[in-house]
Amino acid sequence: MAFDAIADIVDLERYPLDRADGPAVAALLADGQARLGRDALYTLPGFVRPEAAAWMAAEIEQRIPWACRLEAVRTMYADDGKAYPPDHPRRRTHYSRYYQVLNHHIPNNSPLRRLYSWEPLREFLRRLMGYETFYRSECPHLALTSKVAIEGDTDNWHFDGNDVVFSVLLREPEDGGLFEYVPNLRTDEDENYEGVAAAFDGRHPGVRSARLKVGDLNVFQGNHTLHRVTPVKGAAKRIVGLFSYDHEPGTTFGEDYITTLRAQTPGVQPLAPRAA
Ligand SMILES: O=C(O)CCC(=O)C(=O)O
Ligand SMILES: [Fe+2]
Repeated sequence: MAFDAIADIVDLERYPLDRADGPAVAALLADGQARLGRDALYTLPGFVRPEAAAWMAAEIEQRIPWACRLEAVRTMYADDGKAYPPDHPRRRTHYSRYYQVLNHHIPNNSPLRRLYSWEPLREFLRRLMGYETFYRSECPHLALTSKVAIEGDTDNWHFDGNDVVFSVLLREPEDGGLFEYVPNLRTDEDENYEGVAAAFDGRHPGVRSARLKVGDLNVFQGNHTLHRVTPVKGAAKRIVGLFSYDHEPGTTFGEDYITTLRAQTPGVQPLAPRAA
């Protein structure tokens, strides 16, 4: 199967997003909005058909030789935290390591890209989030990507810089690779460092653990919800597709971020600084 038709990729019987005015979509939107308000996470189980997810995972796996390899020990915040006391959560460092296959290494005819480019999905997500405008990113590096975790890899505790992340799990690990999160741990007004420290120490009572399943579409609001992917155990990789959107049309990610990614990519030389 070449997955030319969206019906080969998405379970349209269960999720008829192409019938935007139908009762099924209205029910999904209402359920999703209630769940996001409560949990910061909305999962559409079995959104992508298992055969399509397996195909997408295999395609991503072939691209690993070109992928970025992140191996970093860093604080969870943008700075190094040196301005804070030694035991402050802003100074706490965490180990993260995984591969990331970038947008330009995912073929144009990939079923994963066909899904990302499917207009009814973009429109459904726009309505779900209640946004006026919602565009696919046009970043050559980061519009559509996939994170791949091999044994021992982890995407450690962090808050996301953007409002919301959309992901599809393409392959499950044998063990580990759980999605752990603390809904709404911080607000715009309150960083809640006590709560952050408690989560880091494994003593926060509100930590939830989700075992995402192959084909699930996840909508996750991670800017206030602390989260991580626990270390993968066993030989099977954890592979997830990540879709990026923005309120503005034609967006790309910042040059600093791209320079960091390039530095992590095998065989890619860092860009020479631009002449002033
Ligand atoms: O791999 C996942 O399921 C989540 C990844 C994540 O948290 C992120 O990309 O910011
Ligand atoms: Fe995240």
